[in-house]
Amino acid sequence: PRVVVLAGGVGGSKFSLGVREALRRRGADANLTIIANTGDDLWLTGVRLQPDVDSLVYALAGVNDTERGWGRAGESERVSAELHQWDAGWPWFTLGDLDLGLHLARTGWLRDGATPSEVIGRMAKRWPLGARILPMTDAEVDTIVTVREGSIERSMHFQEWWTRHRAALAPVRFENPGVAEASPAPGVVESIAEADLVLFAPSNPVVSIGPILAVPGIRDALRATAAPIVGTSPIIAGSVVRGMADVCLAAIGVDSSAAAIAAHYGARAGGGLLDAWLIAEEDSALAASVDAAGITAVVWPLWMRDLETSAALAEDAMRAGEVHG
Ligand code: GDP
Ligand code: FO1
Ligand code: CA
Repeated sequence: PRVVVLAGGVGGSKFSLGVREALRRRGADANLTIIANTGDDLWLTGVRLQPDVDSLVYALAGVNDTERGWGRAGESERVSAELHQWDAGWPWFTLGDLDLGLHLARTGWLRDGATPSEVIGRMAKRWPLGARILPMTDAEVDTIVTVREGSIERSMHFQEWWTRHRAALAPVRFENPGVAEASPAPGVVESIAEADLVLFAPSNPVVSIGPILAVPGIRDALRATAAPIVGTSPIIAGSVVRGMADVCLAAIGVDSSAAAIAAHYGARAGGGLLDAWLIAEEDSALAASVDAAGITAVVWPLWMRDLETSAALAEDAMRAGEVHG
């Protein structure tokens, strides 16, 4: 089957590893495309970072730091210490030496005229990923957060809001300047149109899946595809597994509950996106309200602790899709 996954960084990576593994176990002629959020991207000390793309590439290549969730395993931070001595970059932000090697290579290729899609293509030549990773767009549409401090509103890059302030400043809105003029990256719309199944990873609905859906043409492609669309809740028993999705959801007026996120994506029959929605066993009481919204609720263990649990979750998502196929 041709499977398309919409994904952010850490949640997206764990889920994508599971999908790749589940497809391998089926032994079927599998074809996996991952559409990655690029809203987290930023320029820092002259280099271009793509945190979610890099999390996906490093995880699929098996070279990621699984403890921390981002960056390379066995990383050192000599260059970052030196940058801090120069007061360059952000004092609260660490760039690993191995990771910096990629940022330098990417920035050089971009300056030579390569698109972000082509850069990812080069990254995939070094490591066999078992999947095709596409950025949602080749345009720069970095996520900007506007926060309120007293009566004053202030805007900053999502990475500053998260890594410096740990999401402690109340967000008023999230925006991707330029996204209205952006196009989906080559292959994005085609892969959705030709898919047998589309899966939403349990990624942050606001700052991971949100920017992907904001690229003009992607939502329409999802609405139009014959493939079933199955999502997985990032919220278990009213809490995030990690990260700040709860704070992001509050800013857009969505409760931190598996049912509220399903309603936010909406039922396909009602002009929304979802055919089915996986919710945790802890949330089984919400199944009726998800079903009532026109989305098939599937109750399943949603904790991805290791490859085994990720693959079991992915297999269940694929089965939920087959029911709708
Ligand atoms: P980020 O870009 O690194 O923030 O990662 P994503 O946006 O791809 O995923 C973040 C979301 O993944 C968070 O809201 C977490 O609640 C969710 N998440 C992380 N681990 C798990 C897990 O094991 N199961 C489920 N269901 N969600 C998870
Ligand atoms: N997260 C941090 O909390 N602190 C860091 O210093 C940091 C550095 C960093 C460098 C490269 C990269 O790809 C990711 C990095 N992250 C860091 C993670 C990142 O800020 C976020 O967790 C994700 O973008 C959230 O989706
Ligand atoms: Ca992210």
